[in-house]
Amino acid sequence: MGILNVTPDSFSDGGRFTERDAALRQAERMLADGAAIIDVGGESTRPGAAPVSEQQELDRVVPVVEALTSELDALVSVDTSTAAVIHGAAAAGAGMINDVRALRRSGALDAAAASGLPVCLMHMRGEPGNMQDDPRYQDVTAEVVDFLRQRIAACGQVGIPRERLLVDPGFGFAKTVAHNLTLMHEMAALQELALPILIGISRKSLFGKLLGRDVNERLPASLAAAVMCVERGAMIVRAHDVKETVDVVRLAHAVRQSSG
Ligand code: 9MG
Repeated sequence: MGILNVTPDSFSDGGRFTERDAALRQAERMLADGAAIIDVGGESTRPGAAPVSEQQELDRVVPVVEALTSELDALVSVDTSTAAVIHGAAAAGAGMINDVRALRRSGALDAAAASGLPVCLMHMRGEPGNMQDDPRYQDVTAEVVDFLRQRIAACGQVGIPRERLLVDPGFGFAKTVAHNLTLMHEMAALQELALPILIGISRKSLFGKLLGRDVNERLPASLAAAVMCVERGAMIVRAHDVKETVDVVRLAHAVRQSSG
């Protein structure tokens, strides 16, 4: 899953792809590099990010989704928590919703149900603006699995079948470095939910804190983490550096599936 941020303040591409044509070119390059999905986001979810209005998000996301779905043969996912954006994205031809708030915003469950689209439910506590303010868990992995189980049940109650769901542990969202490492170590526990697992780890600040690497120096750690996650059951890896990530993910999948 290649990341296409259409925010002026996105943390690692500096908002370079806010223009429709630039977004198209970037998506084309990611598809050529092997991406199967393009994830379009109009709200920065990096730690401390300011919220955007519904209208701003619609204005950023919908024209880009329309352009990608009409001009490219691509599965377009939309990174949003907002009911109106879910409706707008579905009408514009999106093929999936990626929600870091796991459909907890007002109206999001019903919008996702009405869209008929697959949905990725991610674990997060609080909001991007405050999620890193002293997050605490007794048992981070068990609590993440329990949260996802509750969100799967909430989806079931509005008629979103399990077959349309994916789950994501939410690396970097309301988690310390130690929480992220434990969660990665124990990630196979998510397999008990029996749903496809998506992960995002690309260039995250965890690598800055652990290894002292600037955002542009985090590719080796991002690739190593992607491999560890695939070994523990991840099926989809959300990434900025598509070409390199596709290589390591394909290798890790091949090793996972090989036998004697
Ligand atoms: C939008 N976004 C940023 N980080 C993410 C992650 O780790 N997973 C998912 N599903 N979305 C993310």
